[in-house]
Formats: sequence, structure tokens, C-alpha cells
Amino acid sequence: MGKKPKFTGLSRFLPQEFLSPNAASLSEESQNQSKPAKKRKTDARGPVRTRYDATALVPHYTTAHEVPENLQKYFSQRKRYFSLYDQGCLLDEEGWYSVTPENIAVQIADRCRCDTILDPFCGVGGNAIAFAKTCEHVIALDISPTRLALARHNAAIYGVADRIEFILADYISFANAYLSRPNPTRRIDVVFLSPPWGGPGYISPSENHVSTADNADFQDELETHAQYSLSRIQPIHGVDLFLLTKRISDNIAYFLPRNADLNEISALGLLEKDESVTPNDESRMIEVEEEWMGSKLKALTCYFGGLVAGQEHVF
Ligand code: MGP
Repeated sequence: MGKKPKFTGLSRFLPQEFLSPNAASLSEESQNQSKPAKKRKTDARGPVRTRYDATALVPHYTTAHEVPENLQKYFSQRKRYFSLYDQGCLLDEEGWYSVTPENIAVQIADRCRCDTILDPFCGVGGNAIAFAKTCEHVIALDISPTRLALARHNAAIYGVADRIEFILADYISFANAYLSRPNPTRRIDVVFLSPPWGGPGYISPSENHVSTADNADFQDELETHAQYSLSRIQPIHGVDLFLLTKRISDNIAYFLPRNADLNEISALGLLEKDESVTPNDESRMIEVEEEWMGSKLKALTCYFGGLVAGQEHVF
């Protein structure tokens, strides 16, 4: 800890370069997209080192006794998060509790097939890796240099690091810069929003939640009434995040807690990015996909615009 992450080839947030025809800041990955992904060999001595190795940044846990108490339940699901975990996948604390399980990421990526997809909260890369297999261009942002380096390390294990453009950026600044360009050189077709939900406590009521039940019923109330409000999304209110994103693309997949308030989600479908736009009823449908793993509901993916089944014509 305290060690500054060392990384090379990641694009810093330089919107004018990202948007310029010469794209001087495009990362090494995107410049090498024509190179075929190298086949990886397993090594009996342990994880294989890749070109984007980030093993110095966080530990790669192999047994439960190495894992801090608060991460134990996530470690036991490690192969659900990354089926190639044993080949050296790396997660930091936030990555452990917020990475999308691989099967779910694959399902979402299948729905989001397009030319260019933006994953502005890429974390340790679970979704970006899946998008690299269904989309032509993947732009993955994160505000944390460590997590971005871990995402690229993990993508290298999956053989797709060269298919993802990793950019160290805060999404709000990136979006505003992108939108301020009259003619961005790269059109973004789909945005996958998987922002921080405010930590693993998202399932509990927020501090200003007022219990209407006796203490004895409180646990039941948590299960049935602790709806998650979009106001708890970070770094800005979830409604504002959606509206900002809608100015980039109508085609949005919004990954939200399983206890998210469905009334708030359906209200998003009535929002227009620009009040002068005449509402188009046909593009108003929203699809909410429940993401189950076995008997457990893990999260909701809410699809908007052309990502909604039957609404592909608005893409
Ligand atoms: P969970 O409920 O914290 O984990 O998150 P789990 O293991 O299902 O807990 P259990 O005790 O209820 O069994 C479920 C899933 O939600 C995770 O696998 C992540 O994909 C996702 N997730 C969790 N958090 C805290 C976040 C977050 O902050 N942001 C995003 N985008 N996804 C999250």
C-alpha cells in the first residue's frame, strides 16, 4: 500500500486528443487492434505474467486464509467473477464487491452489441472484457489508476487488452468535454452505466430512511421495503447521471441494485435530454432485466432506447 501504481500506455484524459482525427492519445491497445490476441499458456508454477502485468498493485489471493474478513464472501465467488481467476486475475477492494459476475457480463454484452461502447465506470474490467467480444470498440474509463491498471491486466489474461481503450478519467468531465465538441470523430453507440452504488451497504436503507416497523419486524422491513433510491448513486444523483449520458446516446444499459426503486426507473423513460424535443412514444419503452445467479437475484440491468427488445429501430 502507499505505492504509486506504475502503468504505461493508458490514455490520460485528454479529450481533444481522444476526439481528434489523429487521435494521438489513443492507447497502445487501440493502436495494436489489428494484432491477433496471443494465445496464453498456463504455467504450472502459477499465474502467467502478461505484458500489462499489475501484480505489484494488489495481492492475488489463492487461499481463504489470506483474505481479509470483509472480502471473504466475495473471494468464495471468485470464479463467478472471473472464470480465469486462477490465471492471475486481480481485484482491489472496490473491485471485489462491485465487479459484475462473468455470466451476467456476457449476457449484458450480448444485448449491447454495437460498434462503439463506452463503459465509464469500468472498475476491474469484468464488463469491458465481455464487451470486447461483442463490440468493435470498447472505451473503458475509470477514475482510479490502480483499478484501470487491474482492468487492463485482467483483460490481458482474457486476451482482449488490445481491443479496449483504457482511459484514466472522471466520467463527468469526460462527458462534458465530449459533448462540447461540435463534431466528435467517434460516435458512441451505447453507454453502459455501472456506477458506484455507495458501497456494499447499498442493500440497507439510507441514513434518512425512517422505519415504520417495530424492531422485531425491522429485518423483514429491510428485505421488503429498503428500496434503493437513485439519489444514492455516485458520483452524482443517478437521475442526473442518466440525463448526462442520454446526451451522448439514447442507448443506455443501466446496471442497478436489485432493490432499486422501479418507480424511479420507469420515470427515467419519460425524461428528455432536451425539453424542445417532441417525445417519441415509440422510444419510451424500458426493459428491466433481472440478473439471477442460481436462486439469487444479483442486480437489475435497465435497457433504454434501441437496446430495448422490439425497439432496435431507434438505435
Ligand atoms: P452484493 O449483494 O453486494 O453481493 O452484490 P452478493 O455476493 O450477491 O451478496 P449477498 O450477501 O447478498 O449474497 C451483488 C452484485 O451487485 C455484485 O456481484 C456486483 O455485480 C453488483 N454490485 C455490488 N455493488 C456494491 C456494486 C456497486 O457499487 N456498483 C456496481 N456497479 N455494481 C455493484
